[in-house]
Amino acid sequence: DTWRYAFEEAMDEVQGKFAQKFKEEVEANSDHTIQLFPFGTLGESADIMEQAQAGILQFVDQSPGFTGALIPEAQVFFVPYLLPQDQEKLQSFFRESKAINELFPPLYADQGLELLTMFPEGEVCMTTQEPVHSPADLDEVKFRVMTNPLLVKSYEAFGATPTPLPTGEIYGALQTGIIQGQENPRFYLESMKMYEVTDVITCIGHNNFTTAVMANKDFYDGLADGDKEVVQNAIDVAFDYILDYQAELDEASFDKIKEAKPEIEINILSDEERQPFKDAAGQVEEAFIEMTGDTGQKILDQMKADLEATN
Ligand code: 6CS
Repeated sequence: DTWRYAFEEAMDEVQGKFAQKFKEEVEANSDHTIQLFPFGTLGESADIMEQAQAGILQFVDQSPGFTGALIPEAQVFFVPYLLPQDQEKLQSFFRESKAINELFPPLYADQGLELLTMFPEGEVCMTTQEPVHSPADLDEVKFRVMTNPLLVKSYEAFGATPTPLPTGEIYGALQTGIIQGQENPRFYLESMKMYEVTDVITCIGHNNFTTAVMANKDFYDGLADGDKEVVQNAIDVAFDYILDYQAELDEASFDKIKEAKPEIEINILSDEERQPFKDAAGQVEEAFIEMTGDTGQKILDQMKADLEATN
């Protein structure tokens, strides 16, 4: 039989690399085949999620950036400066986090989803038309964010005018001037050619792009134990593979951007310049707790404890 797996990116982007590794492993170790659906083939992120919940898809990769509407607690990944920039710490967090491995699965299960894994895709940086050295520079900048309320709060706190839009509209909206900025992981700034329609890249170290892979829960629960094992092992292999893959990608992506557009301005803000953005994190954290109550508080506390444990 054939299992259908959709993701939010192209085949050669991070989610696509993960999906291909997963497919390779499942097919090498079972009689099942996996059919992959990259971005655009089945609609936007919200569409593939609906299809996975309905059981039309067996597997889906959706980043918490879009899951916020469904599972508000998933927005914890948008509290600025929560995730570490240090790769070793970041990777041990994703490997060992109790929040990810124990607290999130029941929340996804409530939505008919079996959470299989979460992994990082790279450091998130902003692209804008003008240089950004402080929140004041984002004043009146219409800044595209993924459709989640906490990311809106976050960019309000950073001084911008956040504009939630689906993925497919980013490039065109930058080109026509409907928005003047957006944020994404470094590889995506390169692969989606964001540098063609924006002139400045600014990294403030506020986040690493996290994504999640899930199965339709009824489908997963109905699998024989041997098949569940095949799925879990394939997830483990793809997870190990992608941790290494994404770690190499950040630097290489900026090199490619500089090659394609030598006049690009890339600013990695200093600790001093980052401070006002860091100061804004407190109010975003408060907004997260307002949106999610006790369950959110528990997840945030556990994330912090998990991160503490990686030190
Ligand atoms: O910004 C977005 O909408 C997209 N960014 C990434 C890195 N992956 C998928 C997501 O849809």
